[in-house]
Amino acid sequence: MQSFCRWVPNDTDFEAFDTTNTAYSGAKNTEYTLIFDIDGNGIDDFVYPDGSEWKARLMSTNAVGNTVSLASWATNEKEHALTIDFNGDGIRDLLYATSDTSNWQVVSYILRYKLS
Ligand SMILES: [Ca+2]
Ligand SMILES: [Ca+2]
Repeated sequence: MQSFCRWVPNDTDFEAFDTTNTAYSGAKNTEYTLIFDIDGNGIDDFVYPDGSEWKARLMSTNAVGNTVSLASWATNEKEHALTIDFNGDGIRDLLYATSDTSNWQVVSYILRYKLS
């Protein structure tokens, strides 16, 4: 005879989301914002087009860090932006094209800000 194991909750006070917190104020272009860890600190960041620039709002544990400019290209084609670990360092990079037929461009935060 088979026996089964099942979990039986003994506490009914569980609430998945009982409060909300503001991650940061002043969000821009939320429909094109990409959420990924671009600086490699293990916490997802907000990457978004702002005017003619791509910017990143860097996050840390329960805190908002600096906003950095990543690139001044391709915000007119922001719907084509993707994330990929282009250079294989384990950290996702921003990938975008300036048009439907242009070359893909890549911005690696670590290469641009940590190694230069
Ligand atoms: Ca991060
Ligand atoms: Ca990378």
